Amino acid sequence: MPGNTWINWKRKEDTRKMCIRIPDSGESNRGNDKNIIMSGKNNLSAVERIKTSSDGLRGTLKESLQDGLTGALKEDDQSLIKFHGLYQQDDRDRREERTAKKLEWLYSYMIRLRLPGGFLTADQWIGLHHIAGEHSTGTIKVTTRQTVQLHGILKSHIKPTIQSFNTLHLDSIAACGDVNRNVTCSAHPKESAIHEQVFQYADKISVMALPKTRSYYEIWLDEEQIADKKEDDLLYQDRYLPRKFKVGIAIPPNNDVDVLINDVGLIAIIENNELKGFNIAAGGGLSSTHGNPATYARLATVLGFVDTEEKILKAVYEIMTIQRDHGNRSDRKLARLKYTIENMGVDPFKEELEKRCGFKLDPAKPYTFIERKDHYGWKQNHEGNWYYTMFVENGRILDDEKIPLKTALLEIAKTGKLNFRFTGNQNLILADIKDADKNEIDALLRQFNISDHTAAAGAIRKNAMACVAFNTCPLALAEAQRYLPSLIDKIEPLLKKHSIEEEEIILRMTGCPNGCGRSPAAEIGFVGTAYGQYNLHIGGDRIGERLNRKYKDSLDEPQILEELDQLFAVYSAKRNAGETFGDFVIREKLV
Ligand code: SRM
Ligand code: SF4
Repeated sequence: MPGNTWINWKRKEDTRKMCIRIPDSGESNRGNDKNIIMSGKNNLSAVERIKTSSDGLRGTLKESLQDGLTGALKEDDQSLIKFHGLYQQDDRDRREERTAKKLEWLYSYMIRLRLPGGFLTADQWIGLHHIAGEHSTGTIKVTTRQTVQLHGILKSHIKPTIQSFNTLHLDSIAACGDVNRNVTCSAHPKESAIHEQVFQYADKISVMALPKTRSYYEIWLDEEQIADKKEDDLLYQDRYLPRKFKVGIAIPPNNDVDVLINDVGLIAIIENNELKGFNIAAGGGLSSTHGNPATYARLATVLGFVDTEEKILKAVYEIMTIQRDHGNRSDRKLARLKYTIENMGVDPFKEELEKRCGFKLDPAKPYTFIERKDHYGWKQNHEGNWYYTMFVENGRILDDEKIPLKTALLEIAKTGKLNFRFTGNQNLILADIKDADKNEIDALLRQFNISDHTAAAGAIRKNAMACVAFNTCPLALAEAQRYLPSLIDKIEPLLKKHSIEEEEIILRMTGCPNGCGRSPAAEIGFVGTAYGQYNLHIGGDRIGERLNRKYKDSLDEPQILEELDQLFAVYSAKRNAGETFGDFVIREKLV
């Protein structure tokens, strides 16, 4: 990509050319190889041994933390710390320099909070702001699963960070690792009384699926270990799940959480303004591996409907036990529930679920998604309270040359007259603002230029997402959140040229095929293959019910812009009235 300073020629480690999978059609974009191996007891992956011999996720974390000679943890502890909500990382921008100086890589840690449904009080926000400043890079990252991450925490700062969060009644338990992760739920939970009711389920499921070990409290919060107390964990036992597990809850008609990409997706069924229960979908997941056709993205299959709270929780719980008992523990690339379901077959899976639950699922109830987006600006709810949804580009909260967002949010939080809610699209909602307080908050939004910034962002930018990628993600093959804004700067004139700049096309970018920014579920998806190169995927729908497919391999920036220019031209000329870009691509059989 000549002339682009964002390409760092030095990154030889990331310039590997990969071979690419070719997706087929349907609800998954899997390849043809369906020879998925079930877990073999004799062929367990290394992580399985680490889990079972970890003494309830304690491992040697305490010793690792005390070792001042290295910024890293012992190898096994690097896996275990994930279950406590942290990842060991290093600054990939500085690897070469450190290696040349014969120094250890610059290790630090990322912490991810457990925030079911993505909720913080104003006081918690103020605390988060200060913890970020004191212990991390300072940037608060809103994730695609409605929580926040802090990066760059040095080993000696992990414990103070967790202790500070604890004083705010916040934890990071099970935010990562082979357990149930942060449960997502449609944003604007107080839009109606039903939203509030549904939102409670995020918390209930999160609590139900917490590991029972007290190791988090012992290691980080100095709780005394009771030597002879056995921690029976009926759900996770000592082996936990074969892989990460995700639950999302959507309230139609908005699919803002991308419910079908989860291991378990609950779709709220509302009739006559009453919550009747949930359709349960299972087996979603977006990751694939370049060059491994046995891996693929898949949307969850709707299995049926359940009405009572007891049944809903039981069904989610038993889906987890099936995955625990039948998931692949040999090959972590094939260990997610989506492969377990494909391997068992949907009907046998459902039968097993009903057997374990002790009740049958009712036939799924009809529902309709019409959108998958955040509603920016001010909205009033049924109780008369106000909500302001602001655009946070790729979820990065910091003071930059465009806006002093972090400072602004601190000042807004200091009023104490609101709550904070994160959306599954990496944005932020200032929530629960009383009518009498709205003007005060609005004045702050104007003072710090937030309202103008949100209003001025174009349609494609507002609906875009990118994952973290460089410089902290160890798996990144290409840039994402640091690059996408400048790429959109160049895409916007193309949209304008073809008079489609008002189209709310969903465009997403990930630095590798793991799909953290949900690029396989976008109308236009970029998937990093090497530094400065992306596969271009097109044809996902706008509502999250159809995945995209690969259109072109490993494009650099000029090639991306050329391809999009041509696609936009034909879309602008030949689309039907109201037809979305993704639907047009499929109708015209462009992929
Ligand atoms: Fe993710 C791994 C960031 C949502 C699929 N993800 C990672 C790691 C932890 C890299 C690692 O394993 O060392 C990334 C840390 C980067 C960093 O420096 O912060 C990372 N994932 C993220 C976040 C922060 C992206 C973002 O910019 O918002 C999201 C945090 C969510 C959260 O709060 O819990 C994030 N990850 C997702 C999603 C989207 C979603 O769930 O809605 C997916 C695709 C859906 C799915 O799970 O299939 C996703 N992340 C993965 C995978 C592939 C899992 C698999 O099935 O193979 C990995 C790699 C792995 O687990 O081995 C991964
Ligand atoms: Fe890292 Fe890949 Fe996830 Fe992006 S999609 S955060 S590059 S693992």
